[in-house]
Amino acid sequence: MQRTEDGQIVKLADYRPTDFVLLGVDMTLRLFEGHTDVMTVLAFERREGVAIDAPLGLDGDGLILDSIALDGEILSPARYDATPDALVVRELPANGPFELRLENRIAPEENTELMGLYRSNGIWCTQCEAEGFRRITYFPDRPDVLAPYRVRIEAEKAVAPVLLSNGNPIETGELPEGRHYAVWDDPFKKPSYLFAVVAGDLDALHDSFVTTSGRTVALGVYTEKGRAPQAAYAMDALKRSMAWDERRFGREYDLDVFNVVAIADFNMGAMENKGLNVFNHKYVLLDQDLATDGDYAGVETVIAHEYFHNWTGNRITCRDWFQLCLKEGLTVYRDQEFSADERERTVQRIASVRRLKAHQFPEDQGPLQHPVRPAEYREINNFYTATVYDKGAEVVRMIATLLGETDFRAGMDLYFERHDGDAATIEDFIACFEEAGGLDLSQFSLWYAQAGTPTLTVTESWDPEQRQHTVSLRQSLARGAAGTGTEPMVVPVRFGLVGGNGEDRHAESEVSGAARLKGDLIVLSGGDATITFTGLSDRPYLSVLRDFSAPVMLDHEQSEAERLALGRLDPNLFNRWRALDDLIAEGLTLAARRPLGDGQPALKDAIVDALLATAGDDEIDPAFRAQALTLPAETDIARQLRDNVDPDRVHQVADAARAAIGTRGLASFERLSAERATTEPFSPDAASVGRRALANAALAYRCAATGDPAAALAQYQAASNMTDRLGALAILAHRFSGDDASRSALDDFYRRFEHDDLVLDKWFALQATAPTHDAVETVERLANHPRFTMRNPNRVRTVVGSFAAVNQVAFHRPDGAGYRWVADKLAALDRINPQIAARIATTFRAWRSFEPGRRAKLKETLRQISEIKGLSKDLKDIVDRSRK
Ligand code: 0A1
Ligand code: ZN
Repeated sequence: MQRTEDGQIVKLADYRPTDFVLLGVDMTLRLFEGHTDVMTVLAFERREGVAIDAPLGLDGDGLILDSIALDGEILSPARYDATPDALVVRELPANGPFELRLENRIAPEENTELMGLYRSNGIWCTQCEAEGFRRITYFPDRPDVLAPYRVRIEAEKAVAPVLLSNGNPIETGELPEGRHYAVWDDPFKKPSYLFAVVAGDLDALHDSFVTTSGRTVALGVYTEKGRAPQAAYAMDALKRSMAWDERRFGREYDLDVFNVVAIADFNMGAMENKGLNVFNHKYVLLDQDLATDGDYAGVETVIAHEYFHNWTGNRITCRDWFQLCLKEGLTVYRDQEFSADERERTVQRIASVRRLKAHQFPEDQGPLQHPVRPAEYREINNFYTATVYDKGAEVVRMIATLLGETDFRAGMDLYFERHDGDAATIEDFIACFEEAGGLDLSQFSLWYAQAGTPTLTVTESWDPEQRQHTVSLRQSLARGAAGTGTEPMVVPVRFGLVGGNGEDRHAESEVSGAARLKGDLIVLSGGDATITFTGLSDRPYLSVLRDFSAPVMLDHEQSEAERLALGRLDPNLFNRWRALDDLIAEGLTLAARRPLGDGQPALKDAIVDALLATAGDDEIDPAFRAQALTLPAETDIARQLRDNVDPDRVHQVADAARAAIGTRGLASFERLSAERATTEPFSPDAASVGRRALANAALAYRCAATGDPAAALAQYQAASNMTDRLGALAILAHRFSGDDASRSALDDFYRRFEHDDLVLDKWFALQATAPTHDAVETVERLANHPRFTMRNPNRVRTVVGSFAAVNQVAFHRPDGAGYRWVADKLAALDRINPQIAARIATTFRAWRSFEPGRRAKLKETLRQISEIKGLSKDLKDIVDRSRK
């Protein structure tokens, strides 16, 4: 079904509750080859005070109503209007409950959008967030309509021996003609977006978990035939998540069963349906020989995220879609804390901040900007963004920072206690922390309403006579595309005064202006403030915004020498990383502004030496050293350049820096890439992961220095795990793209792993992201490869998506061929899966920041996309907003 209408703007200010209260849902789905018959019985009651003649309006999306009955009587057509998008019923009982019985037929086999009920490799499955349920049945499809559900599924037993839905299984039985049925009962009231059904010939891994109060929960991870053993790590991660949520937040699981299903065709990462999480199989399946360390981390995080939604999202859900960050920001915060506790906190924080800067900052500084809680939308699917998720998590993190551990936990406890069973708002959430912490968070709440990344400017001055250090802070926020306010917000700035011995100094302090000091926290609440530290013996190094305590751009005038010192001494490890990372980012940004071939090195020797000292220091955690060696993303450099960006130039500069670092540290990189024990048995624990990350980073620098693929080829051939094999292959495919060594390794990889779609995705992705101009021809070839299909979102994302989002050199090829190719694919994809098309199209949003040639071509391509006949609402929304 293609929806071509422009769509209404939905506004937060227009929210009002429904006229009718839904009391219960009883559904039967009869699955057949080619069609599914849906029968839905809805019990309603008119809400108190609602006019007697108020009609009942239900949502639909592409539905055809077959029959409708009210309290057992077939309704006359005069009593209702049914269109594909809506069902309106009139003259309903004035008081007391009534029952509507609806029947319709749908075709999951033809559902290529993967919203509602669809089939993936023969398996029936559903995706209902945000508005997929209305593609299954007419329904008040909004998150503030909560009800208990009873679901009966019928199917041919040989085709679908497994029949799953939300809640607890209460009945199964045989039917004539080789069919059977199962009935599921979900006693917890839920909104329709958490509904799920799965049916098919699935294998499963079973286990159990005993909760703190001693209840045994049956756990199942369902996979396609033969792949259940690959779900072992997901099961382990699930049990660890369940235990962690009890320990850290006092949250116990509630139903008797918890099931996870791995599906090959899925629009997003996974979905938290009550008691029946449905996953993109990429985030469940791991074969020890076929998965990288990154794959393991991905499975762990997504399993945890979806499980944590059981309390933050399901038991307490969102009143409306404007409150999306209420569940997503909070749940990302929770999964980040889980990873920090399970792995290494600083390394996890670095990774989260890197992601925030790579995805959220550009979104917040471009035409698709929106506040963490948007005030309006045309297409809600386009608001599952880095801003809602990652900045949303940063806002929760700031609340935790402001309140401190004990009060934050008390606020969470209050939230769970007070709002269990509710469809809540951000105001409800905030009120709990105001009460628990005894503070007023009204100004803080501007973080939810004002879009854009604030700049925090820090200046310092040392007075040797008075032995005092003065620190001035100023915040500013520019008005961007969202047009929201620019008032000063509450910015928690964690800091330390570091002495030459690498210890934090204690000092007397005095605050003037809009800030207060609370331990190691400066809480800036107005435009500016000054803090004077007295009684210091000598000038300290100011370490500021420790752990990235607020999602701001830091403009801290600090000498190179001071930053190098902090890079060595700062007891806050996150800031030790950032001191160097900022120096490198600034060096690369400045170099990218200079004309090509000016003879100056991209990075000064002192900076390279500091990086090499960290990289070569065996006393430091290898994972941290690997993070230090990871240069800022080229897109991040481009964002910092702001305008007239030439992606070729940015790439040349980054590449020159890699070669310079590699050459200066060659001996060390040879040691680090060679000494790792390739013979040690594979283990996905954090320490082993760190060692592999460091060795692979070292190998990349080594090859950058020598220009010789031999070391990478040797590692590729000798690798005993996928992380090492893929690490080497990435170097061959990117640095030596087109060389014999690269070609033969890619061919070898294809032959070895073509049987596994998830590994094959890596083969596609590596080639699509090779930073050379001829990658445009490569992706054209890949899109014609027999294993390419527009029907599988993972495959599309690895070829078209990663080309457009990651391959800055080829996508932005000066002749515009990259833009044309992506636009072409989007036109075709939009007819199949508009949600994925819209997401990929966001890569055009930064058009204004490029040099005039590319800018004009990007602008023209956006115009061409906007003129595609029958453009979906999803894609049109992104294109229209990007062009503004
Ligand atoms: N709630 C899920 C993400 C999700 C959102 C939308 C979807 O379809 C449009 C699917 C999944 C999560 O946060 O994991
Ligand atoms: Zn989520």
